[in-house]
Order: sequence, then C-alpha cells, then structure tokens
Amino acid sequence: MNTPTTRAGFVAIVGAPNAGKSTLVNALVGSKVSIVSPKVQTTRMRVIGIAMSDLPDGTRAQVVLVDTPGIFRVAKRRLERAMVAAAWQGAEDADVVALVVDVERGLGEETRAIVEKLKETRSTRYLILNKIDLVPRDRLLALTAELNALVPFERTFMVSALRNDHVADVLAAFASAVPAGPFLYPEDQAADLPLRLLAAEVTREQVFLQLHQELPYETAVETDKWEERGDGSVRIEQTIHVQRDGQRAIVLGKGGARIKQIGARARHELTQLLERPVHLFLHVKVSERWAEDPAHYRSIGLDF
Ligand code: GDP
Ligand code: K
Ligand code: MG
Repeated sequence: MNTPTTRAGFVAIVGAPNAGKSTLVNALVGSKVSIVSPKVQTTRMRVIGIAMSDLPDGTRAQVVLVDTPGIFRVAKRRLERAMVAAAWQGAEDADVVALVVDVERGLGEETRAIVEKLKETRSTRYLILNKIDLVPRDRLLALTAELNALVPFERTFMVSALRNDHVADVLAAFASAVPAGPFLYPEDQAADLPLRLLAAEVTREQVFLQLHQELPYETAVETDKWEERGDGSVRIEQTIHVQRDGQRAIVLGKGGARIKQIGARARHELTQLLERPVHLFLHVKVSERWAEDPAHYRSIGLDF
C-alpha cells in the first residue's frame, strides 16, 4: 500500500478585529499576502493565503488559509450580514478553525461571541494566543484556562505573529491536521494566486464602497492577468463580473466616471500594498451565471 505523499485542506482563521489574523497569515505564508493595518475591519473580504509545509516523514502539505472578514457584532447592512454568514460558512467547511486571540486585550465581547459560535462547529478547534511579546507568561496560562473552559480546543499555541515566534509550530500542526490528498491548487499557481486574489478583493472592496447597495453581493472581481514588468512595476488586468446590463451601466457610471474612480482608488491601495507601481486595467462583463458556478467562487476565494 502506498502512503500518501501529499496532504491538503482548509484552515479558517477567526478572531476579533486586530487580533492579528492577517499578520499571522502573512507569517505562515512567508510573504505579504493579506491586508495588515491597525484599522479595524480592513479585511472586509476573505483573503486566502497558501502555506506549504514539509512534514518530517517526507509528506508535503498544502494549507489553504482563509482570513475571514471581521466578525461584526452588529451587522446592520445586507452586505455585512452576507459577509458574516460567508465567514461562518467558511469556518464550518474548514478542516481546522483557528481562533486568534490578542492576549493583551484578553477575552473581549467579540471573542466571546465567536467562542459561542465555535461551540457549534464540527471542525477541529485550535486556539492561538497571539502577541505574547506583550504580556507576562502567567497571564497566558490564565487566559488558556479561561478559554478552554468555555469551549474545549484540541490544541493551544502561544505565538507572536509579528516576531514570527512559534509560528512554525502552528504551521506544522495545520499541515498534520489537513487530510491526505492531492493539492487543492497547482503548486506553480500557489505562489502568485494569493496576490491575484488579494488584488481582486481590493477592487471588489472599492466597487462596494463606492456603489453601496446598488449591486448584489454576488458581484465578483477576477484577476485575469498578472504581469511583473522589467521596470519593477506590475500590470494587472481584472474583470468585474455583474449579472445584468443595468448593473454594468452602474459600474461604468456616466461617461465611465465611476469605473475610473474605482480603478483610481484600487490602484492607489494596490500600490501601497504591493509596494511598487501598479498599472491597473478594469473590464466590466455581464456574466449572468458567473456567480452560480462554484468553480468561479473557488477561483476568487469567496467560497469552496
Ligand atoms: P486582524 O484585524 O486580526 O487581521 O489584525 P492585524 O493582523 O491587522 O493586526 C492588528 C495589529 O496588531 C497590527 O498593528 C499588527 O502589527 C499588530 N500585531 C499583530 N500580531 C502581533 C504580535 O504578535 N505582537 C504585537 N505586538 N503586535 C501584533
Ligand atoms: K486589521
Ligand atoms: Mg485582517
């Protein structure tokens, strides 16, 4: 009998805003993938990172990380509610749900609300106490006990995502926890896929920020082309997929004014995130059934 040589699966990263989820994802993946900022709710959409890990027995693992949007305590708007629902759906589908807690903040209201939800999940639960560089060790042990009393976690890790302390232990645990099986993403795509997804999320966020309720949640953005140029810049081509002609007109705006504005803001954000000049080209396409095809959701990181 052949022992499987690869493993692959999904790990949902959940936690209160500013717990350090994006920082952890970046540390796990080893490159700048997710959006990190001290502002609450920067990561409105789900961004996927892919971490590769070699296990001691020679098995290679592909860990697909889902950085969920902030868990909003009061989701008033339709979009927010849909995002929260999507986040929980993601957590439910994942092989492991990892709760990240800022140890300096401790057990706040948001973390409590997430823990309540975690009681219902059938996925394996991990607890990741983050920012251990900021507090004394006895606080960590007290917090571990407090959280495990609320809901049992299979494993508890104490890390500093920022300093990359003990992050390797977390990755090794994720890699062992995902099931044996083929990689979910081709290895040659895995490197720039997160960047393509991230770029799509940045534009999608602008579409929603600028058009609010005028578009359905299913409106999607796909990065079609990603070209690293010799002069250090990157050329990105994206398609905004809408479902009807009327929506296309909304995205374009009068004389193309709206799409220009979306493109300008997205380009500005991407230039800062990628730390190099970005040339961004946007297309709008009516693709009626686009949103219904699960393969497309997978390719843009909305669902799996
Ligand atoms: P998210 O909202 O959960 O994605 O949190 P972020 O990753 O954006 O981090 C929020 C803030 O916490 C940022 O200013 C990070 O630099 C900071 N941060 C993240 N991890 C650590 C850590 O291990 N130690 C310290 N001191 N700060 C951290
Ligand atoms: K943040
Ligand atoms: Mg974040």
